[in-house]
Amino acid sequence: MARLFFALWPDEAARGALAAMSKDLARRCAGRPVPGANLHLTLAFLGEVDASAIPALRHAARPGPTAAFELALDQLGAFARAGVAWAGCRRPPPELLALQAGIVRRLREAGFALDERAFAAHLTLARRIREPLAPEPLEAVRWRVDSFALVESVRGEGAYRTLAEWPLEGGKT
Ligand code: 2AM
Repeated sequence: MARLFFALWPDEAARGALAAMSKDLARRCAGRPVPGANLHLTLAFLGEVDASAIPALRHAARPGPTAAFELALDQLGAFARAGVAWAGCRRPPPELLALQAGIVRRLREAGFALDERAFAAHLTLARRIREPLAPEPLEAVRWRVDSFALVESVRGEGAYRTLAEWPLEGGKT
């Protein structure tokens, strides 16, 4: 079994800015910063999937024509119950919502089970927070979303491994 999810990975510049923010926010909220290399925005969480299903998953995830777009994270917030503080979008761009909804639809059509909860676009910066954090505006951290990835969360290592990556049009070649 493999613990899998689809996600966006920030580019180097955004990652640097978010990593600095993560340390700051972890201090403010008495939590643990997410290491810079692990910072990502989850599009769809599959949980434990049998490794034999990965080829079908990769096949199902292939996007139709989808253009690259710019993402701006312009808000800080927290999910108290999950104990995470994050950077998110006050108004998620329609391209992000369309990309996410398309992945979820194709996976469901292929028979994969996914969370029924509505998508809440967020990039977790700190975990195990012990102090609350009310939503607050953030000077936007931007990057051009030119691909998305299927990622495995490697148990025990606190690390992620990219299994497949799909470019968006006008993005990576
Ligand atoms: P989080 O950052 O809000 O914790 C790998 O664990 C990724 O999948 C993380 O981004 C995590 O979101 C997300 N994730 C973990 N468990 C999840 C669940 N039950 N439902 C949705 N997303 C989940």
